[in-house]
Formats: sequence, C-alpha cells, structure tokens
Amino acid sequence: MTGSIKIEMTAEVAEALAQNRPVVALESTIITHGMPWPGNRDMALEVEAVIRAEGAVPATIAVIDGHLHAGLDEATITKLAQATDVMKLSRADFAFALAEGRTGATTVAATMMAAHLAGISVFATGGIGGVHQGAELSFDISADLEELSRTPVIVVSAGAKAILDIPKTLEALETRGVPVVAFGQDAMPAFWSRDSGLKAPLRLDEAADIARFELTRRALGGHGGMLIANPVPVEDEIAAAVMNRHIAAALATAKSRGIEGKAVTPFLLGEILTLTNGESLKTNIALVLNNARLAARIAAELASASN
Ligand code: PSU
Ligand code: MN
Repeated sequence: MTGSIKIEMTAEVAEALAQNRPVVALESTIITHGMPWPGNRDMALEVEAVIRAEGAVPATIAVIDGHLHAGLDEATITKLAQATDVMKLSRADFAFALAEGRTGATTVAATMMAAHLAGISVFATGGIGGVHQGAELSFDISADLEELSRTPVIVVSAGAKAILDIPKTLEALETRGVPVVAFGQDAMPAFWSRDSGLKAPLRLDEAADIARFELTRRALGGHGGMLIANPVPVEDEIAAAVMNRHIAAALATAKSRGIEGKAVTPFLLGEILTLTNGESLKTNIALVLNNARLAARIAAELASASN
C-alpha cells in the first residue's frame, strides 16, 4: 500500500491544482510552536492573504484528528493557533499522527512530504531547521536537511534560523546535494538579519530564474528540494550583532535548563522573543510574509512555464 493517503483539500486548492494554477504550501509548526497567540493566528491569516494578493492559492498543511489537510479554513487555523497539545511532526512521526488519529503541526520536513504528495512544488516558511550549535556533542541536526535532499519541493525561507550553526548547516546541505540560493544578494541571510557574514553558495535575482533552475534540475533527474534564502526586508531586520548577543543568552539558558530534542527550537524562539521585547516576533512575521510573496511569484513562473 503506497500513495493512498487521502488529502483533504479546500475547494480552492483542489481547483487550482487541477487547473495548474500557482499554489504555495505553508507549514503549521510555525503557528503552534514558533509564535505565541494571537500573533501566530494573525501571521497565518496574513500570509495567506499575501499569497492570494499575488494571484496564487495558499495551502496550509496540518494533520487534524488523523486527517491530512492541504488548505485550512479560518476557524481551523484559529483553533490550531490556540491549542497547546498539538504534536510537532517531522518525517519520523508524520505517519504516526495519521495512524493514531492525532492532531499535529507539520515542520518543514513533514510539510515538504505533504506538499509533494499533494502535487505542490513551492513552499514558504520562516527559517528551516539545521545543524544546532554544539551538534558535535548533542547530534541535534534537523530532519529538515534530509528532507531537502530527497523531496523535490522549493522551500522559500529567510535562511536557516540564526540560533543554528549556519556554517555547519551549509556544509550539511552541500553534502546532501541541496542547492542553497540567496535571493538578490551574495550573502547568506541569517533569519532576523540580512547578512550572516557568509557568502551563499548560489545567487539568483528573479523568480523566473529560480523557476528555470528548478525545471533544469527536473530535466537532469533525481533531484530533491532546493533552499531559497530570501533576506528579510531592510526596514524589518534586526542587526546580526544585536541578535548574536540574544542568541548566546538564549542558548546559555537552554543549556542550564537541560532543554533537549524537539523542545530546543521552540524554547530558543520563546527566549529570544522575551529578550528582544517582542521585536523578534515582528521581524519573524515580516520575513514570513516576504517569503510568501516570493514563493507565490516562483509558483506563478513554474505554472506559466508548464502551461
Ligand atoms: N521557522 C520559523 N519558526 C519555526 C520553524 C521554522 O520561523 O518555528 C519550525 C519549522 O517547522 C522547522 C522547525 O521545520 O522549526 C525545526 O525544528 P527542529 O529544529 O526541531 O527540527
Ligand atoms: Mn532537533
């Protein structure tokens, strides 16, 4: 039995896919584990509005009571944003939630799996998971990286979250054959900041160039995903020097409290929110909206190239 998971799609998602119109997948872990209520709900609804304004259709992915959804209505998004008992699903436990009738939010890894099953090839998020600082001892490397290597979905992000070890994350992506493309600049962005101090492996300046690269990868065959690293808009960024102090403090607190595993990323994001007096959340929302806009444009270019 393969490929027989039923996907509950909203009518707009089903119609857009049937007519080869642009669709952008969105994850739900960012709603349940990445931001506090009610900013998380506002972000989830705004990001959908941005995608619609670009002429594409948003498909927020989640598992609700064991059913896989592509496209959620406002009531479901609101419920998810307020819930506190939602699983954080990656490749390892995605099927578990489906089999056990559970409710789970999809991370980048599980959202890529769902998007690919649904026939959606572009996905917008904030930042991917990656190699954590201290991974040489903790072995904490996000399953997002493995998923990027195997599943052919374009992930539009603001880079890897700056709480991670960005040089090691780039090395791990290169090993796995994942193209990392900075959008419109040479530098690899660092989530809340535009410049990580590292050069990105590749650079493209237009959505159409990204679509052409993707189609070429498909033609070459055997490709997985690619990571687009889209810098946060200048007016919304927090300088890397400022963020690095907060990140160091948050990492020290996580260590002293023995935070481990799936709890690490949500804990650090929460600490940083407090340390920046909420500024990190504003920047996080701004960068997600910016990524959604670019993702919609890439999806539109891909749709017009194959029509
Ligand atoms: N981007 C954000 N906020 C988040 C995440 C990404 O702006 O909360 C989530 C994504 O779902 C990503 C996950 O896949 O964090 C990574 O978690 P981990 O490091 O435990 O693999
Ligand atoms: Mn982890």
